[in-house]
Amino acid sequence: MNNDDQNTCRLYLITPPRLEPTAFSDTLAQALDAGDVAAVQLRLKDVDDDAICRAAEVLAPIAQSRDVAFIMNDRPDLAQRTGCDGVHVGQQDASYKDARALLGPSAIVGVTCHDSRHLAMEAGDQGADYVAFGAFFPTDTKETQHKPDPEILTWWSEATTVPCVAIGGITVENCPPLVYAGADFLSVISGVWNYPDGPAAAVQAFNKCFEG
Ligand code: 3NM
Repeated sequence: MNNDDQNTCRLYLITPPRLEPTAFSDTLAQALDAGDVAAVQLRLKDVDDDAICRAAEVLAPIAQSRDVAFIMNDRPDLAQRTGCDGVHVGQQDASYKDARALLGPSAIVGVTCHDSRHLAMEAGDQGADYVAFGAFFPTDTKETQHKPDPEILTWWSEATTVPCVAIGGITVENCPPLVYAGADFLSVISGVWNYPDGPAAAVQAFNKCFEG
């Protein structure tokens, strides 16, 4: 998961909250084939570890065979067990240090930082591969109390070379201010999977926004 061209924003998809892995495989493949996507995060809530691992085993090859990083949400142990490229940890989940210790130096470890410059500096100093700020817009997908201003993306981009991810209620329509503010990646759930013309069209439309 890289963003060598610091001026270009890239998509970081997160899976829908509920999915049946085999049925979702085709949807994911079509979305990834529609345009540039840097990463896919598997984020399943309220299901057991076996279901998460089964989903990872089905979906990771679809991403990895297209050179798209496959990231596990919250669980470094399951990331390791299923051969993910990395893990995304929140502030309540496994710590950055534990995730890094388990997964090693070449894994991607990203950290949720809400609207906090302090948490982002801390994560960046520790070695996080990216920091995530959100929720920038209202979202029905996750309960969140934080609402950063897009300016935090500009501040972060000027202060450090660690990539920043913007998340929360992002759509094709509302994304331009985040792109202009300096987001390296836009992390999206509903804005892609519920896009009226379908996920593949959403991936195309987001990439068009990134071209400027
Ligand atoms: N994390 P949608 S907001 C998973 O603010 C997640 O850290 C957030 O889903 C944060 O694109 C969020 O459908 C939900 O709004 C993102």
